Amino acid sequence: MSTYDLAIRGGTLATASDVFRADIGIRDGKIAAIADAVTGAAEEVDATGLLVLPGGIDSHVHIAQPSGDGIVMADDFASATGAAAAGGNTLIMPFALQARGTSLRAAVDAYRAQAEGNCVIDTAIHLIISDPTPEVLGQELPALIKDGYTSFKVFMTYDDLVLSDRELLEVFEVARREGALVMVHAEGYDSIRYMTDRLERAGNTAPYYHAKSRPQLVEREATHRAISHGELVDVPIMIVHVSGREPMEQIRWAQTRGLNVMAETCPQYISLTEEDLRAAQGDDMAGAKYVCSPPPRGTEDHEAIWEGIRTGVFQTFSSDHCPFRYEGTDGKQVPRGRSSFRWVPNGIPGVETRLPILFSEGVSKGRITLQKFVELTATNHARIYGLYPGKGALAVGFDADIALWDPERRETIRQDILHHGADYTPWEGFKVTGWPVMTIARGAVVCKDGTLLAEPGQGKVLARQ
Ligand code: DUC
Ligand code: ZN
Ligand code: ZN
Repeated sequence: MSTYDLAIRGGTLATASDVFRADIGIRDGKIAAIADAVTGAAEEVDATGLLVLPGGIDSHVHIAQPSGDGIVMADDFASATGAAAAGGNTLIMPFALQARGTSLRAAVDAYRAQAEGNCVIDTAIHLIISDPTPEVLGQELPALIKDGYTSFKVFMTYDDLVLSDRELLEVFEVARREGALVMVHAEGYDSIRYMTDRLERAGNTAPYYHAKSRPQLVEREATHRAISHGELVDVPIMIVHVSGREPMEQIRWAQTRGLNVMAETCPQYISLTEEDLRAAQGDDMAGAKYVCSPPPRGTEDHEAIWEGIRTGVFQTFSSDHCPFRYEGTDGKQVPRGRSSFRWVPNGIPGVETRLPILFSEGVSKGRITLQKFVELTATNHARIYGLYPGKGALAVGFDADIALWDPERRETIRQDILHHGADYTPWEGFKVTGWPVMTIARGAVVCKDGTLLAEPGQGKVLARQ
């Protein structure tokens, strides 16, 4: 009988703190040895010339989420987890959404049932709270937190999701009492409504004006307000999808004052700009492919985000994957008949391209170290969201969730090499150096050279601490 089921030999390992040469021995889905030489395995992977990293954890993805008005998300659990695996990830964290007037518990149970048996890699579910009734705050939420749903997103905008300041404070209070983490979508509802109405009255209705309807100050104001609410209640918060200098500086200000404010940013805020929302030749709606919120900003904001990454303002780098199809009547182009950016579903697909974009723009271009890459894409997600130890690092006893990277490989991101359910990528033609060539989840090879090898059901739906 072999000592190990699988050995990864000859590679260079990277963790959030170190880069070193070692072999890995895997047994029963877990890392059983890290040593100069691991022998006696039933199977071996030759990782010579490759980097061996913890599998990516994407703690912010939207999949199979009800989107209203006949709009349908382009990914279900099978396709989203497959795309994630192809992009070097071994765990994703989507959201169970409570629709107004409905039970949070029922939403979670239904969402979990969709996930069970359909995932290629592990998932852990966050909540979205849109209706913090006394029943939700007093019973449902505390019980769900005890069951391992220990983080939830709240929105400061969107008609059907926005919470009032009082409601935000009440939700923060439950998080403090029960030891959960609140993720805040920080954009100011009334300012966006005002800007949207003003732009429409002036006839500025093309997708490009989506960016103009939610300028950075709208995000800055809401970020500051969320920080203040967190301080008032004395609870840690995570500001998600920070898009540029102004909100970044609010967070840095809070952190400098010793407040427990964490922050996340995403590929779109280091690589896309509001100019991408403009019409293409012959296609007035092309900008809809880039409509997400907050919107991409300018290149000077990319530099501000890098500054925040380098100086530790940001703890996590997630995709905010929120996939809609461009063609057809159920996604980005539904609004053709409705004639304003207001109706374009917000969100872009990115779960498969998050890691190559950060690797290439960050590590390959010398902006961040490999250790920082691991911290931002795996380790911190596990630590912050209650999955550590066990996930997010290369260590004996941890799940064998591993991605092998070819740091020299040059690729051009194109829709036809991706696995997601969307029919386009906002990064079509984007050139990267560094590519994930094999993904191993719980010791099983789930993707090799772009070919998915796992069966839906191999991934588990995890409860958290
Ligand atoms: N904005 C969100 O708030 N969620 C998903 C995607 C997006 O663009
Ligand atoms: Zn959001
Ligand atoms: Zn989101």
